[in-house]
Amino acid sequence: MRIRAADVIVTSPDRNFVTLKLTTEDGVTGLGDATLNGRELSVASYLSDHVAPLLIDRDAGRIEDTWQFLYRSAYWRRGPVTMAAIAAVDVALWDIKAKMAGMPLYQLFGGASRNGIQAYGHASGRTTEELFDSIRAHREQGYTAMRIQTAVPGLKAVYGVASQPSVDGKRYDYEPAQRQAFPPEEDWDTRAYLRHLPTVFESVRNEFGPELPLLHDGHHRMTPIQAAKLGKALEPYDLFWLEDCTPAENQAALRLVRQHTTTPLAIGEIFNTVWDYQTLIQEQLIDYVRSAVTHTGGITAMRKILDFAAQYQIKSGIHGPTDISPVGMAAALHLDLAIHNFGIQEYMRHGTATNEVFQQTFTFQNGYLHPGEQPGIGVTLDEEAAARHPYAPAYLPFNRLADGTIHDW
Ligand code: EZ4
Ligand code: CO
Repeated sequence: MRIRAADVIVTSPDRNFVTLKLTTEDGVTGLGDATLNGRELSVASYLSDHVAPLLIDRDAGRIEDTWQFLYRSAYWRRGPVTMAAIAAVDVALWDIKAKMAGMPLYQLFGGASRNGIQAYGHASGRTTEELFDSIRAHREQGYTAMRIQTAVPGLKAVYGVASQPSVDGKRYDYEPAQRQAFPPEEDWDTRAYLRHLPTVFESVRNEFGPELPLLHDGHHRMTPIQAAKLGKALEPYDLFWLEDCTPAENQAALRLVRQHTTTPLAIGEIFNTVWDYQTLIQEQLIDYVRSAVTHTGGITAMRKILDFAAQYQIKSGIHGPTDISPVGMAAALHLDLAIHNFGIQEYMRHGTATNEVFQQTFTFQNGYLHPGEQPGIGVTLDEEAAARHPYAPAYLPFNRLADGTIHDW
C-alpha cells in the first residue's frame, strides 16, 4: 500500500495547529499532529519542504523503517522541530495501519489493559477562593485528579493561572501563548514562590481532604537545591507528582533533588528522545515520563521510552495541554489504554472551534478518557472548517526577574 499524498494543514481555531494528512493509493487517510507551540511554521516547512516529497510512493505499512529512515537520513538528529515532524508521520502511519486492520489503534498494541484512562485537569486561581472554585468546577466536570497552580504575592503574572490577565488584558484560559507579534513578558521571584506554594497546598488539603490526587508544575524554574527544598516542604501534602522542578537538560541535577525528597517527580514535556531520559530512568531519578507523543517522535518512539521506563517501575504521564491537537491526544489515549505502566493522562479540553475542526471519537466520562472503538486513532479533520481559521502568529511568554534578568518561564 503506497503513500500517494502528504498534505500539511495549518489551522488556528482556538490556537494554531499543524496536522499532517497522508493518503494511500487506495484512499485510506491517516492524521498526525505536528504542533510545536510558538514555532508552528518551522515544523510545517520541515514536513512540506523536506519530508513530504520523500514519503510519496513509500510503503505505508513500513512504520519502523520509515521512522528510522527519517531519523537517520536527516543526519542532524533530534530537536523539537525534527522530532515533531517525525511524530506526525509516525502517528499518521499508525492511523492508516489500524484503519486497514479495521481496529482501534490500541488493539494493535495488545489491547486494553484498563477500562478507562484517569485524567488530571488544570485547577488554578489568583486567590485561594478562586482556586477552590476552580477545583470544584473541575470536580463537576468529572475530574478525579488536579494540577494546582496559583499566583504568587508580588508577581503580576505566573505560568498556569487561567484567570489572570496577560499583559494585553486577555485571560489565559485555554492557552498561555498569546496571538501577538512579541512574546508577552511575565515576572518571577523564586524565593517568593517557595514561601507561598506550601501554604496553598496546606489550604487545599484542609478544604478538600487527603484523598484528591494533587499535582504541581514547577515549569523548569528552580535550581536543584531549590527544587529539593520545595519537594521536602510539600511532603506533608502528599503530591501525586512535582513536575519539571529543574530544567533537566542536566539530567544529573535530579540526583540531588531525589536524595532530599520523597515527593514523586515527573519530567519530560520538552524532551524529544529516549536519550533525554537515559540517566533519569536508569538511576530511577523520576517517577513519571511526561513526553508528548507529538514532541518525541510519535508512537514508535514513545513505546520504546515507556517500555524502558517500565523496567524501573516508572510510569506514564503523557503531556496533554491544549497545544497538543486532538490528533496528538487521541494517539496518546491509544497508548495509555494499552500499556501496563500507565500513570495518569493530562487533559485540558479543547475549545469549541477546535472540536469542530477535529472531530473525535474519544470520550471523557466520570474522570476517565477512552479513545473509542473506531478503526484508526478516531479523529477526522474537517478541512473546510480548518480553512476558515488561518494561521495567526502567537508566542509563549517569557520571564524576567526584578532586576531585568531573563529567567526560565
Ligand atoms: O506550558 O505545553 O504540563 N503542562 C505544561 C504545558 C506547557 C505548554 C507550553 O506550550 O507545562 O501547559
Ligand atoms: Co508541564
